Amino acid sequence: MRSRLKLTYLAAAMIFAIATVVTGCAGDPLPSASAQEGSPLQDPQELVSHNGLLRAQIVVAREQVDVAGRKLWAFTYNGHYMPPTLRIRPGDRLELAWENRLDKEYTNLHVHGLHVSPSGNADNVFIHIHPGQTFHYSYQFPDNLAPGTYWYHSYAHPVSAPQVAGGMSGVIIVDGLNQYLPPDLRDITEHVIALKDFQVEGDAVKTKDLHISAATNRTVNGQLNPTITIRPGEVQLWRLANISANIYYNVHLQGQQFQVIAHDANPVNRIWAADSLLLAAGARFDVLVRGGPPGSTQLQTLPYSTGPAGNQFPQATLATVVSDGPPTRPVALPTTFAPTEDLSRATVAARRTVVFSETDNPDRYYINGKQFDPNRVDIQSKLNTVEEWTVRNDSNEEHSFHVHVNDFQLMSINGRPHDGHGWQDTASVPAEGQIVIRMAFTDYTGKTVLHCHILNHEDLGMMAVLEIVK
Ligand SMILES: [Cu+2]
Repeated sequence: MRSRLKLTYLAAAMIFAIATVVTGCAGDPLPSASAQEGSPLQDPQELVSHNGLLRAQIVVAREQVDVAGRKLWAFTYNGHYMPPTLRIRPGDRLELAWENRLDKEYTNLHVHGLHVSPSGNADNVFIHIHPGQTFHYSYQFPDNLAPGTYWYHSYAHPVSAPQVAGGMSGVIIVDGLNQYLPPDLRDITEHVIALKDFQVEGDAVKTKDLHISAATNRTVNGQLNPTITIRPGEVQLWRLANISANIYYNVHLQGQQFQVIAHDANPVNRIWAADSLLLAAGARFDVLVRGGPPGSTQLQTLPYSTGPAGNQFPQATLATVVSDGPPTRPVALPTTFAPTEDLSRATVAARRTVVFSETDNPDRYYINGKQFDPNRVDIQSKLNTVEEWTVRNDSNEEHSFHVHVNDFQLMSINGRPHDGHGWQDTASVPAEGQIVIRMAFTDYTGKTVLHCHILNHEDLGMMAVLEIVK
């Protein structure tokens, strides 16, 4: 066992050396080298629930803040570009006083991925909080809420992209993934790896007329290329979360594999290994990472194209991982992990086709040929049934399909059966391709939405109203 590990380390070191030679220093053309680069990774401050309740006030304001070592105007939550992480448990109640201190714009809040009511003052995306107003959100989470990494962000159509790009996004953690880990790994070090990027315009984080392909500063927790430390052999839990407005990440840790334990806050039935993980806009993975041999490697996003009509994202360094200190005794990772529900043999109550399409000139985006209208119900589904949706993409670029309230099982991609080892709430639909999903509507009725999580597309119409009825 030990010699095999040593070999793995050697191989990792060689891959690192080769990769360094091949890529040279071409990976970092970002326009804003900062004195802050290389500083230790800081996990966001946490607001934690106690005795079943988390109550907090969040002030939304445009302020000048430190972003990756620069002073820039940004949209802040409680004065931060990287706002507090909300940490809760299944069965908790979350009460948030959301105060809008913006000058002119309305805002609101969406808790992405959480299985919670879409109505009233819960995850109701139709709410408008105008400047000067405070809205009191109240969420009662079910006892069986899935543990993992979620996020929260503005959902103020049609300005959700500017608001999220300007800074209005943070992380939510539902505790409980550790229960599925072996006892030796239940208290491991964990880090939020919130992937959040910003473009600069003058002395501000750019919010208007965002070009998705434009050069951007890819931060982790609001830091440029921070340093993550780990001991050789140590296992850490990293919560990878794409909380950007528009861009994709193709995350890779040189010389290492990610061991995926949850996808979009759905614990997997079987831990699976990946050399790289595609995080379409809105996606998350909870992964175990093992410290390599002493030395440093890079956490990167690899080049990724969303298609001929889409965006070409270049390689970039996200963080530097330094393996240092006394080696940790290796702990075997389990293969089976959490119980999951398989919808492949479920009775399907309805089959639907959801078509994503777009036009240039004018730049418009559609679902089933229509742009978003909050006053129209596009799909009506019955509570306590399972539906199968074919999500077809008639455009020549990928879209990040997302639906609120209930997660889904991804059954196939372009006709090839898919086993994701659990459910998810976001899935990239291939250019000129299709995915098939199955979704169980449980617990909650009310109006909610499905949409593309590339928020520029959503703001320009790629969203539809889903009503869940008794
Ligand atoms: Cu899209």
